[in-house]
Amino acid sequence: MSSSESAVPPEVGREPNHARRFGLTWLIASLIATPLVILLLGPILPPGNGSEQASGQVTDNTVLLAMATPVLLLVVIYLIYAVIYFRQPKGAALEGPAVRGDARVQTTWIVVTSVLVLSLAGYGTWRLFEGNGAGSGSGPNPVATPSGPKLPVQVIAQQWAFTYRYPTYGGVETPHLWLPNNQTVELHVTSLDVIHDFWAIQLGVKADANPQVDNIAFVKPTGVKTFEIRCAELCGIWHGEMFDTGHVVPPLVFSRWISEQVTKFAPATKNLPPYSTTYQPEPARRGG
Ligand SMILES: [Cu+2]
Repeated sequence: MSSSESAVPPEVGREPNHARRFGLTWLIASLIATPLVILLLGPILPPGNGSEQASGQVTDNTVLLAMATPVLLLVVIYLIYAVIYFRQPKGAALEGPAVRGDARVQTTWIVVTSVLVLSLAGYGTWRLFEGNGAGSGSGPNPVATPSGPKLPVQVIAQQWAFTYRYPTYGGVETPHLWLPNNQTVELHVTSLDVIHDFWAIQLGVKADANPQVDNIAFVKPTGVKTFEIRCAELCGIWHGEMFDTGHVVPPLVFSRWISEQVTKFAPATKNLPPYSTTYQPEPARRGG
């Protein structure tokens, strides 16, 4: 049996100032990593710059990531620091005194987390009312709407395809989505059967398609391009087949295309129910 002093680790009594050392490490890491994240990751964040709304989402994602970076570093660096410096010394059976609470740490924790969360809530609210409207589904009465003229386009989800009605063009219903570039579009998303979700990925648009609900989302495409459309809500056996390619085209091309659709689908348009923001589900139409 060894003598009693062997139970006392030699380090006791000359502990470094852990708070200062850890705090400095975290501060330097944050000052280096945060600008790198903004400059290197920001530009490649989804959903890209396909529309004003998509670009806005990239900006917001960058802000979130920049604010999350110091928080992530705090957790990771503390974990590593603790593993290195707060290990039980070899051969020692002693632990430090139990920590019951620390008013300074607790107050800092509550204040910092509250400031982070509340400032992000404020930022989100300010961004929502900045004037572009949201690319996400905002229900039948969105609190924030873009000013100026808007082209209404209805997105009708059904097992297992999206169709599109253009109420300002005689209510014609088309199997594909074409949009004019640089024009604000008011999407009215609804469903004829089960719950779907309209996701126009590169345009930053995602809106639930619920039967009997007129879910409005806004998009102003910025650039001629094609974009992916997917259903983002498991909606039955052929859910995975529910995708298409959409087109953003110059306004003149759009005018020509929509005139062609009006002519081509005139016989079908005659038999459609009148344009409405929602439709009665008709399960019998598709055999259940
Ligand atoms: Cu679906």
